[in-house]
Amino acid sequence: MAKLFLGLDSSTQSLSAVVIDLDSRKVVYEKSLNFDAALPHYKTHNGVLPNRDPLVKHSSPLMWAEALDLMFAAMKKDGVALGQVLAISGCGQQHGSVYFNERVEAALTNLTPEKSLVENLRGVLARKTSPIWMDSSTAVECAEIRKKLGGIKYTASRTGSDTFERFTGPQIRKFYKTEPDDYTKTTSLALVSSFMASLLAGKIAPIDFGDGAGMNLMDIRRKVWDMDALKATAPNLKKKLPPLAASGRVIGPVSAYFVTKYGMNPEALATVWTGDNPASVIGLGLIKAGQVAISLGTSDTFFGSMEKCLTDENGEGHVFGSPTGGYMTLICFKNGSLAREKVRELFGIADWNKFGELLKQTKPGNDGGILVPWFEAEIVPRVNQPGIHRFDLDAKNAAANCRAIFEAQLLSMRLHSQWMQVAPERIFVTGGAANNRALLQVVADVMNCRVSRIEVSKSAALGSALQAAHGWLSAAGKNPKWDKLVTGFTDPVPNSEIRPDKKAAKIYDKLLEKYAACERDAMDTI
Ligand code: XUL
Repeated sequence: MAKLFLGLDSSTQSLSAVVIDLDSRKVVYEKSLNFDAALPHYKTHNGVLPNRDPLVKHSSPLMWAEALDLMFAAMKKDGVALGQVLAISGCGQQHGSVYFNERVEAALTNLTPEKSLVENLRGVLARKTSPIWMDSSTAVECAEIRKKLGGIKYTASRTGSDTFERFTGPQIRKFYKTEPDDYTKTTSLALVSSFMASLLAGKIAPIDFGDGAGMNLMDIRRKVWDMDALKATAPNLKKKLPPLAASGRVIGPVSAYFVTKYGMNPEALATVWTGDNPASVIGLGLIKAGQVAISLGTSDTFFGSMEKCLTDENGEGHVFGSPTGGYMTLICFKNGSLAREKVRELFGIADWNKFGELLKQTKPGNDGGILVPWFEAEIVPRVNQPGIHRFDLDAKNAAANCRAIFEAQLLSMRLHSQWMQVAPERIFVTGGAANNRALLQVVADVMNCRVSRIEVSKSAALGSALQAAHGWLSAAGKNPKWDKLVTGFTDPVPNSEIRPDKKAAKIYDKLLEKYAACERDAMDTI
């Protein structure tokens, strides 16, 4: 019998599934269900409910539950051997929260297969909608909690991050202030991850140390609820929160609902879920401290494993628990490919290949020309207003501007990740622009580190499937090793490794100081 493991990813726009066969080290099934298309009656746009206030971004927990039914029905129809799945794990978009009343426990224990999950959940929500990570309506609550906890540095060192609008604690505080009666009626609170795990386990699931760190409520070092943070957020909060646990830990057998209805293996284990970013750390194979990934997406993210728990005293980066047991960091730069595309548009550059060719016409370091490219307000460093700032750079020179934007983005990553005290030993680059060797060479040179391209489709769902395997093997007393477990699933693209050019790397070591000064200058002008 094949050893199959199921990983699910309940993200902003879709629910994805990946099934792996551990013995043959193959992904045997992949599927995504787009919420807008598959469940149009919720009327979401890109997974978000319409709202008159542009700062408010909510979604529907019932939609996520209905998607789970749809996914199991699709897997059954597609002939996935659900009877051979040994364990399930998953991950969710981070920070989003679900609010239950006192009826939830009975509903979860008695999930009736004759009804849908949505029907089973009728009457258990104390709040109809769930604020998600895109919500930025809690600036006041962030300031209130930060102040009570003693400022940015202390909040970050205590909870892993400064208070952020999307983080769950500030969201809970806003709910308590604006809808106090419904807050009182809330007997139990879940994250997207623990909500979905609760459905699968048929009981309230723990929140894991990865997703729990995205709440501003967990003591990041001791991995327990932080009583001061809880008090600063809302009254009687401890009673409403589930326990914290390591992701992948077994909660119990999967609910009979999935066995009767979809033919799931009755002995399959339901395990603790995590956030999508911690799951991607596994899905991209970033197992050892010092392994870092850069995702060149709409926003650029820099994330990787850390051995020690160090926090960013400027409050720009986040520290989460890693599914591997240590810590991970996530730093999000808003002006990612959006900004690169703006430069392409500005100079009428057709595609990334042309962009790469222009890069090659210029020298590393760009003769000191620097562009600080905040086409949009930036998260790191915190800049509230857009602004394009050029230093010793000819605004009309297309090639110099192509080099300048990419160098600036990487110098900024290098500068703003110094607090991690991790000298990356290898960087994996993923996302659209990673396909281009000229761009990857700049990454290797600025970071002075070997760089490889990695293209894992559905890295968060794959990480979750691997987490399910890890949880199952651990429960069987097998003491699995993460590096062995991911082998064959998370290998970089063959022959994509690029080594830094020693001379260029020296130039960037010096240029970093100039870039930092330019960034400070640019901030002063705002
Ligand atoms: C991380 C964050 C996003 C969501 C996306 O802090 O807000 O990456 O997890 O799903």
